[in-house]
Amino acid sequence: RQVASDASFHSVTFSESDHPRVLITGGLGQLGVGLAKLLRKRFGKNNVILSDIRKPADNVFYSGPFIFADILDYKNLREIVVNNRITWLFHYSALLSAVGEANVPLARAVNITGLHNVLDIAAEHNLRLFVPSTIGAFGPTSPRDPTPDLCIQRPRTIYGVSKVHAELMGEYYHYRYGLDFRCLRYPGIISADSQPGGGTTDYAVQIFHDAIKTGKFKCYLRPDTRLPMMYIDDCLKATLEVMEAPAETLTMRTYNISAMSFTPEELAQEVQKYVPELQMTYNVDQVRQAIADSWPMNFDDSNARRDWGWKHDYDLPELVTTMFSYLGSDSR
Ligand code: AKB
Repeated sequence: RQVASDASFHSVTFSESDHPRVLITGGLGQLGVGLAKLLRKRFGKNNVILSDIRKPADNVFYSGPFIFADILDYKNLREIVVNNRITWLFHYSALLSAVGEANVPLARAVNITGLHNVLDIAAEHNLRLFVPSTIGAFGPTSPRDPTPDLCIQRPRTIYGVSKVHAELMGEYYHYRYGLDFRCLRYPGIISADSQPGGGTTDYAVQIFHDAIKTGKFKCYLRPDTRLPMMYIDDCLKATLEVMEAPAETLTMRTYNISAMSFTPEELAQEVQKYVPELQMTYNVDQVRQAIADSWPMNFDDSNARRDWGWKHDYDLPELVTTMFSYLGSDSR
């Protein structure tokens, strides 16, 4: 540890070793690279290891430590945690809602068996563990407008079932073994420089790319399908905040977080402020529509706001402005 020598600054500087040593699984999905960037700024580049079973793009590989980690391989994961003295684990490996329905055995293996490996390793090595959950952890018998933290959860997708399982197992390990488990239920996440893969809310990312490229967008959900959504920076901010929150402020271990809710029609109107000629058409995909119809329309996140001061920065107009400033509406 280095202590600042000039006492007049009244500050203590810490070496990288005072920070958590972080592992992110499933790091090449929509959120991992952005999370690694945020955490590296805070904890130091070498304290944050991104991992996946795929080969990273060059810019990802050279921006900080990257390793192969297969969450289905218990020994491989355990070795990584031990060899790198990991103290915090962000578990992002998962198959999302639509792709999960297309391959239930794989979704069950990755989302449930993989989670069991992560939980056991986290408990054994005293890690602080973050597992994302989702609006998809609710179902048709849940109150949908708004959906509180504690209510009926009977999802009808393997994704939702696996996420309810993750919430319950994490909380069980917390109360039974003292595991420092923390979990947020994410809305649909919208990002400019990374793509979601196989979700039901993906249309809200694709519309920006198609509007810019072709001026046309074919939406697979009905125009009036209302779902909770969030800009990626808010999602990553919430994730870091809940991980840094003092344990005594957390009255729960699984929180809803919310920022905005909109329909495809409302999003299209906002996008048309930047691409007035956008032609929106609808070709409803019954599988994804049925999933969306069973999910919350509005998310009640009052517990997160009360307990650890959650506050979103982006609502719909800011989200759309930010997406176009990243993607550039003149790049057609
Ligand atoms: C999905 O659509 O499956 C995900 C989610 C809301 O969890 N984006």
